[in-house]
Amino acid sequence: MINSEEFTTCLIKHNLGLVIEVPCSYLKDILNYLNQTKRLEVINPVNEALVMGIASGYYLSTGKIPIVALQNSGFMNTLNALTSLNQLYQIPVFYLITWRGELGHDAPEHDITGLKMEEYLKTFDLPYEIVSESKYQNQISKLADIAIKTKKPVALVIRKGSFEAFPSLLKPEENYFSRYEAIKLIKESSGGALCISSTGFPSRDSFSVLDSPDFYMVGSMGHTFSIALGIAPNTKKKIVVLDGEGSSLMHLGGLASFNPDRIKNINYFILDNEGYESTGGQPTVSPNVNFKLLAKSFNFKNIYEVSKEAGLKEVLRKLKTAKESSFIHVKIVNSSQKVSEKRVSDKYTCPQIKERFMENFKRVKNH
Ligand SMILES: Cc1ncc(C[n+]2csc(CCOP(=O)(O)OP(=O)(O)O)c2C)c(N)n1
Repeated sequence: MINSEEFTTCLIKHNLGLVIEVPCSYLKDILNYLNQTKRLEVINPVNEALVMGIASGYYLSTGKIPIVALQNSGFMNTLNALTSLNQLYQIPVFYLITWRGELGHDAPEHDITGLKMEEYLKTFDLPYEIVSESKYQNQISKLADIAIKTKKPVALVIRKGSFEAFPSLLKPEENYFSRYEAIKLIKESSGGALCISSTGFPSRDSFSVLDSPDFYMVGSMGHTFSIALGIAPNTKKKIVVLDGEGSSLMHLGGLASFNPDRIKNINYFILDNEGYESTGGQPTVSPNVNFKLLAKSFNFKNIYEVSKEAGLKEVLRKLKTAKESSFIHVKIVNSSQKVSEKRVSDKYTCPQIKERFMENFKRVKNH
């Protein structure tokens, strides 16, 4: 396994960095190392497309090649910028792309991208190396040379278990309650509602709390609310959306697309632990975001903020008679010890989740 300190030394030696990242669990240890030692500055924009914009601005103003660290799912979010910004203007970046779904042995959301990973890299004309413990220094050197000479993006592909463990110093805020407890209260109080939950632990916890015919959205991070926007006008039922704040911020434009005159039946819960807990608890930008003001500017009429069980119970009581869509910001603890072990994919394939959701929808949509 690769030692994060030596890996970082090699990046610095080739004059690479700022690191601009959206996390993946495969990057957990190197990100823990960088966040704690600060040998390279790390910034964390809310989605991977933005990463490319910031990386390009950094290059334009420093002439230095930035490191863009992300999951292969997130690489797919960069493709427009990659082709119509970086490759078009010849603005290099040094990608560290994780290979989730290598050989198809992973969570289902990584199957398609994982199997075609190398095909995609070739299609998008990216010189790449698949990281090797014994040769990574030469690989970094070779790719950095190509990026400097051609002024084009290059990629080092990171595999599962590439980095030695480097523990996080995360200290959970124990005053808040857990995602599991929050979801349990929400699902118990919303019996019969149609439920959509976001990528990672929110769907996992929701499934463990109660296996109802929900749209458990295991991939497509950031699209939870927009899916609800598509469903809501086609039913009188309440739509309960369980979103992580990392997921919510990733495609905030979904909330900006909310029209309160058209959509009156969404209860949107942001479960905010100020971190990407599913990938190791790396910080999100949530402490800098005023969700209450955001909800107001996106025209929600019912806006609530809660951080304790009693507060959530009180809000859930009010929601029973609400005639408009509601935005509920729930502060929860960032502590992965509390996540459920059960995964949706242990029981259902993604097409089965969809079929089950649609069958139930047909049955209940007019009640
Ligand atoms: C486009 C994309 N980028 C990154 C990931 C990796 N990823 C999976 S879950 C997750 C964290 C989700 O954070 P949040 O929504 O705050 O929920 P939490 O894990 O804290 O419950 C990330 C970054 C992904 N699945 N898709």
